[in-house]
Amino acid sequence: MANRYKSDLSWSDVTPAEVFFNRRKFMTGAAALAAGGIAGPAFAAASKFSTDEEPNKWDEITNYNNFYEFGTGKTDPSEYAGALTTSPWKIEIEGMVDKPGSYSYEDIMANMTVEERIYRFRCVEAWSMIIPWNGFELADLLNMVGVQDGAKYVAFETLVRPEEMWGQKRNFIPWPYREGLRLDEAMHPLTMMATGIYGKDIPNQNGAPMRLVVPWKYGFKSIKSIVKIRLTDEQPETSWNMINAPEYGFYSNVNPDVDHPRWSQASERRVGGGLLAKRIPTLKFNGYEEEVAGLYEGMDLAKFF
Ligand SMILES: Nc1nc2c(c(=O)[nH]1)N[C@H]1C(S)=C(S)[C@@H](COP(=O)(O)O)O[C@H]1N2
Ligand SMILES: [Mo]
Repeated sequence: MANRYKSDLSWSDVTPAEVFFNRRKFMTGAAALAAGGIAGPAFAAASKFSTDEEPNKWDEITNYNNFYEFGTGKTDPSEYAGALTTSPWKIEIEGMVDKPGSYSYEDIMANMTVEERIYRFRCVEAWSMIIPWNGFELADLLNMVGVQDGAKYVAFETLVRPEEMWGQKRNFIPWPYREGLRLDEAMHPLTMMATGIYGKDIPNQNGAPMRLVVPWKYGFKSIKSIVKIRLTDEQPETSWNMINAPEYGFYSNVNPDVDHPRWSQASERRVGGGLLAKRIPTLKFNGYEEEVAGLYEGMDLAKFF
């Protein structure tokens, strides 16, 4: 499957998979210097924000999903999301912006720079993966439409199309799936809109054609298949918070010190390690503390969970 919008930064065009997977060893080894000429473009593409942990396999990333529009089982999205029509695709951008309107996927991509970001991804259910996303910084899209003074939050919505998303025939979530960020969180360089994984178009089950990725927050903040973005001065309603506010806060920053009311958040299970693999400690802000702690200075993280 070809990338719809090829980036000159995509590793897959220039780097054999073995080099990609062994990058850390490769770079620290003596061979790194000698082979640097060959692998140079991929190294240049490696974002300073990328982790050097080994990414999960494509099959793990695309067959163990949460996308309740297609059912609540982990393999439901890979089984049923093929029914979703993702082209043509439009995103309504509205509210406190200079250039509100209905933007097609193509309108947006023509103005964005796609790069690769290898991020940790931590679900509130305490499983995690390492995912090599392709996408652009959300800030670039917000700057494209011009955020007006006074805007404080960004609200997002997934599409409603029960004909194609059978899970929407049940109302345990008040559709559309909704999420939101504070404007400074949305503008943070770590926050991205993902359009690919491993250099391929993002599969439907992972949120095609465009989904949010906020790597220091629990996975449910990373809303999939977005059709609406609204700039507002009021904290928007978010789906999991609407369903169960005591368990799912608006912030939902990954925090090993603040347990979910029904389970510990101190550790996590890395998908692909096997069910008997040792759990690994969960990192504050999912390991992005240095980059994002400043956003929450002076805030009580147990209160604003
Ligand atoms: N529209 C929508 N977005 C969603 C969800 C969902 O059910 N619907 N699930 C969330 C949850 S709980 C997680 S953990 C991640 C999972 O992303 P992945 O399947 O790409 O790993 O998507 C998030 N985004
Ligand atoms: Mo999740």
